[in-house]
Amino acid sequence: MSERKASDLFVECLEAEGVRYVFGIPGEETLDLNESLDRSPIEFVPVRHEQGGAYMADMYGRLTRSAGVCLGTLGPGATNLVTGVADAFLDRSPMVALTGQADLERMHKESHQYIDVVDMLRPITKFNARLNSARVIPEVVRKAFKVAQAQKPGPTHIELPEDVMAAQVDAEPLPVKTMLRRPEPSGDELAAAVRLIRAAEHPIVLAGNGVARTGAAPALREFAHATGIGVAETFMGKGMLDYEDPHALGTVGLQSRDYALAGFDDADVVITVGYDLVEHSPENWNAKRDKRIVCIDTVAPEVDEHFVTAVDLIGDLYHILVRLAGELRDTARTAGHSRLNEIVLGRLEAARDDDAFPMQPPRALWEVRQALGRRDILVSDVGLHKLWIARMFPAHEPDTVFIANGLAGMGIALPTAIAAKLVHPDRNVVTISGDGGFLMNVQELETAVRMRTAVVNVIWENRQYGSIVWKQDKKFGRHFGTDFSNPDFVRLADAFGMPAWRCEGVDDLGRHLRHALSLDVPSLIAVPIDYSIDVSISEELGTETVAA
Ligand SMILES: Cc1ncc(C[n+]2csc(CCOP(=O)(O)OP(=O)(O)O)c2C)c(N)n1
Repeated sequence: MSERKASDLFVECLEAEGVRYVFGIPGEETLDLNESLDRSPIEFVPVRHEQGGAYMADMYGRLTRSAGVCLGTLGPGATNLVTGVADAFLDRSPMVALTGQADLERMHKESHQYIDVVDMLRPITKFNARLNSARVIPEVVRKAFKVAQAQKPGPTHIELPEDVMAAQVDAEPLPVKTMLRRPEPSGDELAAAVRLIRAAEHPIVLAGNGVARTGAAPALREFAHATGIGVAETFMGKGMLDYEDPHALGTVGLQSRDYALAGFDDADVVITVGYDLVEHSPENWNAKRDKRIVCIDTVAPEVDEHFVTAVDLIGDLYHILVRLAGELRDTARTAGHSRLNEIVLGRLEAARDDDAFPMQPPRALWEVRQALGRRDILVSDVGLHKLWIARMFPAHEPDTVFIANGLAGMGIALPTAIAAKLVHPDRNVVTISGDGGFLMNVQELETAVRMRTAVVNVIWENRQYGSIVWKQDKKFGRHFGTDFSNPDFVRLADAFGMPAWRCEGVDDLGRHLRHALSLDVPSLIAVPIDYSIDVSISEELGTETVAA
């Protein structure tokens, strides 16, 4: 034990938590913290907007399951963090957000850049504290990480007043226990679920984000194979089953007809696994409230009149699924319908010969799928392209297709892809963004170039906020307030010092992609896109949409 600066102790606590990166922008009120970070093995990654830093921490946490850390200064630094923190909140990503703050002694009065950041972040954090005294640093840091990482994971926030961080303190980090004990369902609950599923005529599984974030995909695969029960996936549950698996029923959620085509209309028992209501309302598949629901999740389910569950199995998803697979092995059956998958994948396959230019989304997705390996990563931004990716891009493995479907904020793709590449330097990482969302965090191209995170950024260019155009056209028969012009993306990328190409013909995308993926620097490909074919593929799949 020795007296040292509080910011040194704070950084020691971060080190004890296994933190490798802090993504952010320093400020005058974080000088001591940044100086302590500079002397630590933790890498401080300067970003170009705090939102970018928060998104990087979000993806880092999602992939490593250890909280990602971001930093903003007081006032504007903190307000810029908000969107990324909110994403971690609704998309369930472990994150610890740090913000600088004025001295304790100037917080009670009007004061330069002072706003109450703790109050501001309250509704979007699981734990949120102002560090009132240096002595409590070990407890506060331990709690922030523990709460962020506990199911369901999410963001926590620590506010760091300047004078507290500059104080002298004599304390040590608390020991970090990373093995979280998860409760297990009782024998009675398991037996009740087994009885219900065994007696079901048409059971079906709906798998969501929770399977991905707990690493339970192998157990879900075993469950599907042992029981023969088909699995439909939400956008955030993509890849939990290999799309080629005969038990894979496809990605549901664009419209209510998706659920019908996957077999939900006929299902008497729906087994939800890590299904998060924040993605799509259960009303879309249980409008009549006649399904019997077995809910397998890490925490007790949300209350919703369309999600009144018959049995809850709460605990470790992996463990629960393996136990259920063992109990239900003798009751093998087939369930669900392959119709949704057949139509969607049939369209994708047919698109290989589509030589329309500007490109239509299926051909553009077909090219990306060809260029990427099974474990490579595709990160979607938010817009009409996201709906195409969710529905049509086939995933082989978990954690390979990232679709933000809780907060669903435009501009997420580039910064989160940078973090994905930091975590998985051995894998190819590609983003697909609209020309609207891409410009929302375009400044992080500089971060990518500086960090040499070789992310390939594909921009689907149509000079419109496409998904809003789609919705307005459907509702009003016209669109408005949705058109814009773009910079020359190739010259823009060039100004950031990175290679870039514009597709001039339908075969260019595949060619540029393969070349870009062979480089070890970030790059950009602009592809003119034609959204005139409807993402709902309406004549076959129905038109009534539920999500944008
Ligand atoms: C930060 C943010 N602002 C607004 C929205 C609402 N919104 C959803 S999609 C969309 C348009 C996206 O346009 P673009 O990025 O060009 O992609 P496209 O739809 O053309 O594929 C908008 C405005 C949002 N989700 N996030």
